Formats: sequence, structure tokens, C-alpha cells
Amino acid sequence: MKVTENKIYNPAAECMDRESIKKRQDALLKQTVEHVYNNVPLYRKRMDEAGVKPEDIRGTEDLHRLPFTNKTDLRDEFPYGLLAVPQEEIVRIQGSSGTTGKPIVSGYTQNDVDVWTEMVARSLVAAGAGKEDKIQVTYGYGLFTGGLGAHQGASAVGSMVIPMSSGNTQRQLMMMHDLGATMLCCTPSYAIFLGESLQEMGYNTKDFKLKSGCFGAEPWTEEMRDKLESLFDINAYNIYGLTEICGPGVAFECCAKDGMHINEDHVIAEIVDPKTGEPLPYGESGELVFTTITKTGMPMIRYRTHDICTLDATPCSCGRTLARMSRITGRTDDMLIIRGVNMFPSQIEEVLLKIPGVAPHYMLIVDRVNSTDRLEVQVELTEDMFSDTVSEIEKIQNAIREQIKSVVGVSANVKLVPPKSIPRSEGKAKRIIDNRGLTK
Ligand code: DLL
Repeated sequence: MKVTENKIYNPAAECMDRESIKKRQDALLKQTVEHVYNNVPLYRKRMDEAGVKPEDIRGTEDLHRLPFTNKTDLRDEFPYGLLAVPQEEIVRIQGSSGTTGKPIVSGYTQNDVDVWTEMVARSLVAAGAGKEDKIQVTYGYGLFTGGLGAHQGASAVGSMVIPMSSGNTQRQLMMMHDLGATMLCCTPSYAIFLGESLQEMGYNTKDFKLKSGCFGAEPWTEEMRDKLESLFDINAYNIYGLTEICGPGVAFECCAKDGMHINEDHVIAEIVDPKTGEPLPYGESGELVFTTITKTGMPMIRYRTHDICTLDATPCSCGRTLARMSRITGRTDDMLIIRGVNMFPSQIEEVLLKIPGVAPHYMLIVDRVNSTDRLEVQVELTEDMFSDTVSEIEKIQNAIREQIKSVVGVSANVKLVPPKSIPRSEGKAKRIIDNRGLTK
């Protein structure tokens, strides 16, 4: 495996002593709280209900007094209700799939785009990027933050960007080979698929110049890292982020590959007990919560990510002082990420309820076949439909498949099953069987 040099994009920020980080967080937190209290009705209402005024927040030690924000708040306030600035200050909208057919959108001021760009630049440099690099961006371009986020970060570093966007495996490999890409940015599962296709298409790893990859947007494992590193003869780095905070770059791995450094000069991270919401000490596993402290367009106060991990503020061998988060080991909700697309079972339910002839009983079965996620949706037919003709049943099957593709954005294999064949649960219905082994 090629050795990655220990490079730091912004040493002043990334190696700041912990005391200075805290001072900066305290000052910026106070400003942010005042900004949202004065400009975002929902935050003001929530704080008033909790009996907290901006002046009660003196620093990070008072963070726990602030109410949480949730994905449902973004949905309820869609599209502009959470903006803290007039719409003419917004220069970009990005989004991701939400809990209904509507996406979750976030508005960025120029400041927010710049901050986000810096975060991604730090991540790419930590993975070895420099001016001399050719970075193939295979995350999707569009509302999804992966493509444009990686693109902006790579441009800030001064690297050559190859803006491939997602899909078209043959073309991806041809360009990677012919242009001599040195770095790949995409989801880890697609990277494995590319690596396997490379061999099948008769290429030799030695013919490629790739030296590292920045992989994220979905959970992955150390086994997948090993596989990626040997398939391409590269160093594989983890990069984490979410649209609500900015996109990729909220946290990133360095050459130590021992947790992801959180850009704490721009966000404050907490771990809370998912059931009680009580803050947990560093080292304990719980739900990750973020508060943005430099975002002006749509700041997030104590945003519950639903991602489960641990935090660690001990020094890292790379010299960065930014605390690290572990790999994501699970979710506190039922969100699934299928081929990089976030989806909820409730979205499938929504589709099914609109289709006559099927019962609202379903099961989602997720597998990984040849490094690609496969989603099977098993749906019960109603008694009436069960006795219907094959062509009628095929019609329903196609309608469900098309609707899932259009509403959820994921291709699924739909299997219609006899009435009452899906097991009923006494408590919370179990609707997902995930055989990918990505979470603990
Ligand atoms: O996935 C942003 C991103 C793009 C991150 C490219 C990294 C690379 P969303 O579509 O809003 O944003 O999805 C955010 O994806 O809450 C996690 O559950 C999951 N996720 C993101 N990165 C990782 C990772 C982008 N490295 C949601 N490991 C998050 C595990 C991840 N899960």
C-alpha cells in the first residue's frame, strides 16, 4: 500500500489547543444562539417553551439547556422556515431524501459554502491530496451534497477535479485509467464495485495511478477498508457528514485511520442517550448531536443525527487536536442507506397505501450482491387480488416498482406474497431484514 504523507490543510485550526477550541466554541455558540433566537421563529418558540434566553447560554457547558432539533423540524419547516437570513442571502440549496417523498433541504449563504469547502479541503488533504493530485469525484452531483461538496473541496486544494458524478462503471474506469486519477471520492460500496469491475474488465491495478480514496455517505466496515485497499492498492479513508450540517467533511480520517476528526471550530459535537436525551461522557456510545457555530443561513441547534458512535478527545498521532468520532455503528431510527440513497420504510408504506390491491403489510430485505445493495420489497396482496390473474398481479408489481423508484429514488425488486404471510409483530413491526452486516 502506498504511504500517505501526514499533511494538514489548516494547521492553525486543526491543531489548536483544546482550551482555545473551547473558547472559540463558547463565543461562537453564544452568537449563533442569539442569531437564531432573533431570526428563526421555531428556535425562539422552542427556547421560550424551555424557559431559556440567549443570555443564559454562556458557553458549551450550557449547551444541554437548549432544545433539540430533528429531521421532522426540517420537514415541517420545508423549504425556507428555518432560514435565519433573508432568502436573497442564500446562494445554494442542497438536499437529501427525507421521511416523506419530499427532500430535506438546507440553504447556504456564501459564508456557509466557504466553510463547508474548507471542511472538505481539510478532509482531502488529510487523505493525502495536494495540487498535484487528480481527484475523480464519483459521488452524485445535484441536490445530494457528495458531488458538489467533494468538487469544491478539491478545487480549494488546487487539485485537478474530474467531475464524473455517479454511475456508468465502464466510463468511470476508463477515465480513471486514461486521465491517471490519483484519488477517488465515492461511496465505499461503489468503490468496491469499481475495484471488482476493474479486474473483470481486464485492467491491471498497476496500470492505475490511484493512491487514495475518500469514502463515505453510508456505513462501512474495517473489512471493507481492507478490501478496498487491496483491490486498488490505495489508502482508504472515511469521510462523514450530513446535509443538515453542511454535507461531507463534518468529520474525516487522517493518516492514523483511527477515528474521524470533527471540525470542531465549526461544529460542536455531543453524544446523548438516544432514549432520554441526556448528554453522555466521551467514550460512551450514543446518538451524535451537532450544533453549528459558524453557519449563518440555516444554523442547526443540537441537531439529532440518529447516528450512533463514540467520541474521543485524546491527542492523535497526526498532530491534530480535533476530537474524533468512531465509525457509525448503527442508527437510532429505521433509516436505511441503499446505494448511497437515504430512505425510510415509511416512504415505502406511503407508496403502498396509494396502490389498490395490496395490504399495508410489507417487509424490506436488504442484501449486498457483488458489492451492490439489493432491496427486495415483499408486499402482501389483499384476499381479493390474490385470486386475480397473473397479468393483473404483474400490473400491480410494476406499479409498485415504478412508484418506489419515483418517490424514494431506489430501484427495488418487488415480490407480491399471499395474504397474511408476512409475520405480524406484537410490538413495533419489524419491517427490515438487513443482511449487509454493516452495523454492530
Ligand atoms: O451522505 C453527506 C456525505 C456525502 C458524507 C459524501 C460523506 C461523503 P446525507 O445524504 O444527508 O449526507 O446523509 C447523511 O449518511 O447521517 C449517516 O447516517 C450517513 N453517513 C454519511 N457519511 C457516513 C460515513 C451525506 N462515513 C447520513 N459512515 C448520515 C457512516 C455515514 N454513515
